[in-house]
Amino acid sequence: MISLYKNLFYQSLRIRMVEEKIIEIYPSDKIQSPVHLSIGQEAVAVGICNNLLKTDLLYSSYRSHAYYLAKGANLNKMFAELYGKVTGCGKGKAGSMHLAEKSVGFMGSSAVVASTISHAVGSALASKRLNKNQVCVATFGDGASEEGSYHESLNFASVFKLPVLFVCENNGLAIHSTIDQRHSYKIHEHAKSYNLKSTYIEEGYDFMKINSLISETINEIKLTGLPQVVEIKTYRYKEHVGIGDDHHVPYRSSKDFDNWKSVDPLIQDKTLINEFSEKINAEIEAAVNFAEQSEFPADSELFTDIY
Ligand SMILES: Cc1ncc(C[n+]2csc(CCOP(=O)(O)OP(=O)(O)O)c2C)c(N)n1
Ligand SMILES: [Mg+2]
Repeated sequence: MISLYKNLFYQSLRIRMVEEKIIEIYPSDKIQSPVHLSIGQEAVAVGICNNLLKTDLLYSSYRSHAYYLAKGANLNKMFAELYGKVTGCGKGKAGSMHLAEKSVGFMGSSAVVASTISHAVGSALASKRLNKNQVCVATFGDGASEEGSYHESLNFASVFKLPVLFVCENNGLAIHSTIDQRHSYKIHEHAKSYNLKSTYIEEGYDFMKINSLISETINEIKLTGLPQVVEIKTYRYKEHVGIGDDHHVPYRSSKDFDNWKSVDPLIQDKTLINEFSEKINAEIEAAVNFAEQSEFPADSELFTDIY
């Protein structure tokens, strides 16, 4: 049987290689959507989703590829969606920032910062009333913790005792502004003022550590029905949106980048990279092919699926 480390490594590497493929294709303009890449942050999505059942519901931000894949949604349908094709998970109308796949409990992603956090809370309220024993997960960035709806969501979930896991992926940046320029609190400590249990992980590259903490947290939430917050420090390798590197821009330093790379298993564990790359590459090539061969939506689709 494949070890847990290898399993999580494989999933993380698959996400990284998918996004590296996006970088390769992007200059061709075949991808009809802005892309917010998770390269550097994959371990968080994998460590969370490894502990969720399909029936546990997850809501993410626009930086959504990693969650879509880690939650078990289909890669062909993801590339088709990025290409704007009718075979995409949103019939080519959603794009990278609005991926969703209800069949695996990936309920949605949104371009509006913090907007899906309250959706997870609403889901959890329904789940509690219907006795479904689900955990509903909201994942979001450090910048989202500055939005009013984040605070309203934590407060509501606490007061109504809802089974929500709030996970902040703290990459220390909201576009180009660093966290110290923007707020004075520690996210996991501040969450305690809503009477929530909250935990912090510094090593956001360590999928084993994240997996183990999230496993404990999910078990506790299922047992107690009470919400919790987990903050995970991580590092965004690429620019905020798009495929470029931006370490030459003075808002951040390439020294931090070098430090993260030196502990990143997806760079350091060359043995497993060699073992898995060929298989992952073949899957990615097939998915890109699927997207290329698929049709654009017909004109008659223009006004379907809208309110
Ligand atoms: C309500 C809202 N305000 C502002 C923006 C513009 N905006 C897009 S991404 C972003 C930064 C968000 O940072 P963070 O939550 O830390 O997520 P990250 O991009 O780092 O993953 C901002 C301000 C927006 N999309 N929605
Ligand atoms: Mg951020």
